[in-house]
Amino acid sequence: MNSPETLSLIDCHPSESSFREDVLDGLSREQKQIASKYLYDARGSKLFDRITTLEEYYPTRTEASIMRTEIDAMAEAIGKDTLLVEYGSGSSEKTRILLDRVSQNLQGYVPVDISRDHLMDAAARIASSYPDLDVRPVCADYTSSFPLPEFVEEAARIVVYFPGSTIGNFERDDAVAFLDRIAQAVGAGGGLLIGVDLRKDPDILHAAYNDREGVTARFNLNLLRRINRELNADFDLDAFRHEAVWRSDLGCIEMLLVSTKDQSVRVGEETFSFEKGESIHTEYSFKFTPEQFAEMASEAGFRIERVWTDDQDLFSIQYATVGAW
Ligand code: AVI
Repeated sequence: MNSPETLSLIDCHPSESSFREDVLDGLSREQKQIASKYLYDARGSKLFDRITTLEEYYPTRTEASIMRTEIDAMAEAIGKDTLLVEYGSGSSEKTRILLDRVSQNLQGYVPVDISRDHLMDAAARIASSYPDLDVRPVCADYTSSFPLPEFVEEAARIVVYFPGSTIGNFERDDAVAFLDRIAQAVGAGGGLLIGVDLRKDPDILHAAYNDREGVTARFNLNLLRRINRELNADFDLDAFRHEAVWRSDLGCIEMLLVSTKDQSVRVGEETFSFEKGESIHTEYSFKFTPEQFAEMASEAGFRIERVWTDDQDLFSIQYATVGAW
């Protein structure tokens, strides 16, 4: 059995101080905001895992079913002797659908995640399940640049796997810049296998982000709990409520934490005041038409080669490649 200790790790974990700086900066803005990547501390990641199993939250199961149905075509697109790099690998559980089919053909598998313990445990489990697969975890914030393991040179090509439609959590310019960094990382001949959530009836979206059990509300409010714990703050979690609304003007779900009264909150040495009804923006979740995504990808240097969807066109998995520069 592989253990986390037997795997070599490239460790580029960001400093703790960036969370403090980002929160203080975000709460000082006219529209208060905190980046959605901070939703994922240990408790937030567990709550997100629960969201993915909720009846109303269609993306995860729809993506998994597209994977199962189209796995042969995806394996063909990925090709042989490929280095597969997964951004935001988390527990790597969903990746097994892909690895079950392609692990024998891969040069290696590089899971990239910001949560070091989670990453190492998951990488050890993957290495045990696929003993012939070279697994090289990288602990990094994948939204910034990070190095790939050196054995990348022996691979026929690099393919980044980015499931879950996390691309929808970036604003458009940031999404293009991020795709551009992926294009640079995989280079000419490289590929991107990406989950992309599609435009649909706003009622379906509203239900997915306002589930009956209130798991998404707890996931959102957990951000304040995290700030209290890590940044010595005194947010009253009962004085904020979760809100998720479809923004037809932007083409996204916007997630907010809304103050239910006039109040002031201390974060370390600083104090921030909130009026009743004032909100902290915590996440965008953009939904795309195939044309919109193709346009963004092309601005970043990718050409869409294949688009696989479910029979209700709820979700898509797309394969894009980088041509010669
Ligand atoms: C991770 N990301 C794609 C999720 C989404 O649907 O935008 C995060 C999420 N937020 C609320 N529910 C799920």
